[in-house]
Amino acid sequence: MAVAAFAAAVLFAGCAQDAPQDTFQPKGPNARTIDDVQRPLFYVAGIVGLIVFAVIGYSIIRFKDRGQDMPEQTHGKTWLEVTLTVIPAVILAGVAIPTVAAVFDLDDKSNECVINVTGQQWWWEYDYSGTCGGVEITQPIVTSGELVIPADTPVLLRITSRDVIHSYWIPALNGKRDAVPGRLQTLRMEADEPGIYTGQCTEFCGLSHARMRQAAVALSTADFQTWVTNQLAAYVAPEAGTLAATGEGTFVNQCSRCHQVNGLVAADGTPVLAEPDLYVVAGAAPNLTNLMTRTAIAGWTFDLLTDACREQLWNASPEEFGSLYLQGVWMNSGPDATKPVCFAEATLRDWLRDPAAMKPNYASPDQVASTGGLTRGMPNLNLTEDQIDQLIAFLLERK
Ligand code: HEC
Ligand SMILES: [Cu+2]
Repeated sequence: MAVAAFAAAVLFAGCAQDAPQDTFQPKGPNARTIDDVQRPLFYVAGIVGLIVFAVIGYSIIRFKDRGQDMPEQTHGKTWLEVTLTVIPAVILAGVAIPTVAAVFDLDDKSNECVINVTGQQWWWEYDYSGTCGGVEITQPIVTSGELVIPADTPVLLRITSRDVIHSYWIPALNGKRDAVPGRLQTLRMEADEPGIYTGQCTEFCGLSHARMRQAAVALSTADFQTWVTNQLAAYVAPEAGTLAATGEGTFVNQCSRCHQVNGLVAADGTPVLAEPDLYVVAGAAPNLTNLMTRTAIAGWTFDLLTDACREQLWNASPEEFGSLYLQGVWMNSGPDATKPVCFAEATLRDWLRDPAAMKPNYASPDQVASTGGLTRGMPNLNLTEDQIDQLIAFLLERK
């Protein structure tokens, strides 16, 4: 009884309306193409399965060993062999036609936007250039975790990896595509409406594979334009004498060897450029220029939004979604607020205090030596609480 209840719970859990990664709830044309194949297939396979189970059940009961004589042994019944070959062949041909058609359909590379997607342990990087859904991107935008796209626009992702094989998957928008080092593979993304669509890396990629998640955020063209303009806005240095200004110095000392903040300049006026290839196995670390425009960090696993604000954003209608998303941690704060109401500050503090405690980098400390001093993921920098205060103040202005 308990087993049956458990099996039913597992079976029906997949049918819940609020399951954001349910492959049977497509939210865009590519995922719908897949759904249109998998549904009829599921029914056909289900009916064939039921017939097979029924025949097996009948045979088990009807021909059970009751001490009767061996039945007469026969072979070579031509009409039966032909029938049992032809029926599956017809079914498989019937399945093959829509499947092959869908594969060709999904391989269509026509698009109005190209975005480069790079996987590494254990987060995704996106880089944008050119024109996207009619919006001009005049300088490269580099971001992480959250793929922001214009809604109702065919987008082509060019996917690769910097270290091991990962796999990019947003179930509501399309199937999976492996991210393979040294190869470039494409995947189309298109969302019908503004909203947030979640996914995760689906190729085991090391210790923190389970904490390598991602989301696609679709915005109306006007909101997407606002997002792009904001990402490209010039760097604004913190006001002199503030905690954030001290934080800028701390950031240059502690963080900018791995993390780029575009426009940041050193005391002598030279640009501060990150060199993550000297410190990290994958040779990359997330660009933090507009950190506060994301809703989650570190492989999109830890929320920058408080639970209540996250609920509010996720439940927003397509019409109100964009304006909430663009406010990010400043949602509900009002125009004059000095502190963002929706900021889950503890998450970012915990991350800076000890990232490896939230996202394990090594199974054992002596493995660090095996990568020649380069780290996987973000190492613990043993920051003081004062330094963390300064950094939070500085990072809050990266919006
Ligand atoms: C040795 C290189 C290195 C240094 C130094 C470093 N980080 Fe990181 N950081 C990383 C890597 C790699 C990641 C991605 C980790 C992951 O998601 O698994 C990361 C992730 C982050 C994230 C999450 C960003 C996102 O979009 O997901 C934040 C925020 C962050 N670091 C802040 C800092 C701050 C602030 C400092 C300075 C105190 C700092 N880091 C120093 C390598 C570094
Ligand atoms: Cu991965």
